[in-house]
Amino acid sequence: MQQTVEETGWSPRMLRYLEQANLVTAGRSPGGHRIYSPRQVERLRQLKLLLEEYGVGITDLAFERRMRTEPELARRIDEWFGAIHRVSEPPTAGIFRRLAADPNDSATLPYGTRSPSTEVQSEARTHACSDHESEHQMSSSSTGSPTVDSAGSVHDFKVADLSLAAFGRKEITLAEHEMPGLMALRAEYGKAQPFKGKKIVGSLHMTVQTAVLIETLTALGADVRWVSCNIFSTQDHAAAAVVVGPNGTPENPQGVSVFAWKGETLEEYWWCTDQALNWPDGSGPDSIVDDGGDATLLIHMGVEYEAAGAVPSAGEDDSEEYGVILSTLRASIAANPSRFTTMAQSIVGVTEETTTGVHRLYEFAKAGTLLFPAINVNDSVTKSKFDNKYGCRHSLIDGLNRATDVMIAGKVAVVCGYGDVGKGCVESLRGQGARVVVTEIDPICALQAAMDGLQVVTLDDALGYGDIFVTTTGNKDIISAEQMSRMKHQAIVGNIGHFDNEIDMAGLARVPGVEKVEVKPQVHEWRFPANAENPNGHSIIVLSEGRLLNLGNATGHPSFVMSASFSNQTIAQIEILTRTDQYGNDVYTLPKILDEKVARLHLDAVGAKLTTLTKQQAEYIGVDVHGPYKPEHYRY
Ligand code: NAD
Ligand code: RBV
Repeated sequence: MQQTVEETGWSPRMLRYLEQANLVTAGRSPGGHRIYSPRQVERLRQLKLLLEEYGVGITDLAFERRMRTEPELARRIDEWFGAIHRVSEPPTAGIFRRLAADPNDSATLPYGTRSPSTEVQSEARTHACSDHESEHQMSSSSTGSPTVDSAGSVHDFKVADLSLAAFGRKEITLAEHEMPGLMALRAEYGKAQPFKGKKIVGSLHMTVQTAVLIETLTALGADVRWVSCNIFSTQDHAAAAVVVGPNGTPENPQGVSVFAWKGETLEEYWWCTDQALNWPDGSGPDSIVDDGGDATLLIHMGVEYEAAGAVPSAGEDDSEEYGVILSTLRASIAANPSRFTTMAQSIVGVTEETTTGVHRLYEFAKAGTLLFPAINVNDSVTKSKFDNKYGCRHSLIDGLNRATDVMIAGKVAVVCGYGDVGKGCVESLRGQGARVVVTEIDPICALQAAMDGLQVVTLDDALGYGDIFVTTTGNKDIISAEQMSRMKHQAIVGNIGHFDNEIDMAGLARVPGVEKVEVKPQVHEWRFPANAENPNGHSIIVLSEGRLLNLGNATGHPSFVMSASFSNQTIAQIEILTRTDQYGNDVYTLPKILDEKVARLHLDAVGAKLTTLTKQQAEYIGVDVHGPYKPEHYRY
């Protein structure tokens, strides 16, 4: 593999992508490593040179358009494909489905001209051919084109496999029972239809819980489009069920346009985000449900570069992902130079799910560049003090167990950050009998940790004895490659913070002689070369390639806690969509009385009986009998 990387100039990630798209076929060594024949290596080199000659990346959104408008490029690419592919099934992944198939096949026609039933049939065929899990995830993607025909049908989506819909629907039905807040909101607002005629785009993990949120938004009248906010977090059966909808079938999907599958590349991820923002009539959303702020970011950057008239090139120090965002915007601006400016003008607001996304919003507001009102859902007490803490308490060990099944009891776990998520993670690990130490930069949180009976250490102190390392900071550069090289043999390293910049994965890949071995998708052993201390070499195990492991290796938080988070989301959407004139371009939190309402909606389910204040008691402590029961500054 390393030799192929050097000889062809393709990165390991792109090689994997090309392989998943059926553009090259690597053999496998007995140990499971990819092996490329000299002919494949030559082919890969030729493709690289060809693309460089035309200045286009194979995953650029512009590539597909240029294939239709530049006959010489199309002819030469076709020649290349022909040499390899004419004998086999047409590749169906990502943008390649239209490039490589027979030009007379309707599959090669531009978007909006294919019949959805052809799509479904061809998906079923590829599904049956596939035997490797991640390849299956890519190659069996179901795509519908943005066409509108029979009322109620949805053809504008891209998910892994619509035949998973029945399984997804079963889990959604079970989840509804565990999400009393959302179901109560459906009962309360279903008749009034507060979202009637409103278009809501969501960029939030496409899970079973999110499916119940999406169907709550549609039950309240919204026209919804959805994309996941992470390349690994989609539950393919949930995505399929949402597209099919409660009343549709895989042959006639009648649900919501979803663009998400587990194991997207970065290019596919941003393509999906771009698609979700595009309604079939060319318009954009009225409001956004965001998690981490990627949809909001794309619109803000789009507006900025449309005003500038050009998109800059990524700098040498910029991340790979930043380059992909810029390419996405470049293609959008080339097709329509005022798309994001027009879109932003009709957006009445965004409701943001997580700490990191909220942080971005406050930065925009501070700089005076926030383009529309924002509601900070994360800092509702019934979100951050529940989801971030109790949610992670549940889903951290779920991710660790599904990924490695290593016994946690007796191990030393190092948790970086003792905020809301860190506190949940510590409890999760302690519950299993791990000996937990934490790192912190904030003296208050460090003191809290100490008072909770935890040793507060620096990461360097713990490198030599830690067995499990979990980053929870929402900050960057928490674990360096050099620090990973000093960890114990088979130490497990994972992140549960929103973005993948806590663990230096790019630096790890650059360590001389390091080898990455896939144990299974989202679990990798990184083998360091032998040195004086480790004459036989040693390795660490990295989960979800440094992305949030509870959603990459497991299924995220359970329904009950997400019911509270998503009740806040629904209430926040009602606020911005129905009381639009109450909000300026700033960041707001929901009033405490609504926070208390969300909590109240969940009490029956846990058998909690509230004590009612007497009028005299209420007066004595200075509150209303009906709440809110605490002043704004109370911290819980
Ligand atoms: P928080 O601000 O409450 O906690 C982060 C803590 O990290 C703080 O106490 C901070 O002092 C500490 N910290 C910052 N830099 C540090 C460093 N260099 N070393 C050690 N500690 C450091 O935030 P939170 O609500 O706990 O969220 C943390 C992250 O998790 C965010 O990215 C958030 O979006 C994400 N999140 C993920 C999930 C999930 O399901 N995976 C759930 C909720 C939140
Ligand atoms: N999160 N969603 C799930 N099961 O759908 N699990 C966790 C789920 C959210 C959580 O609210 C957190 O703030 C966010 O993921 C981080 O991206």
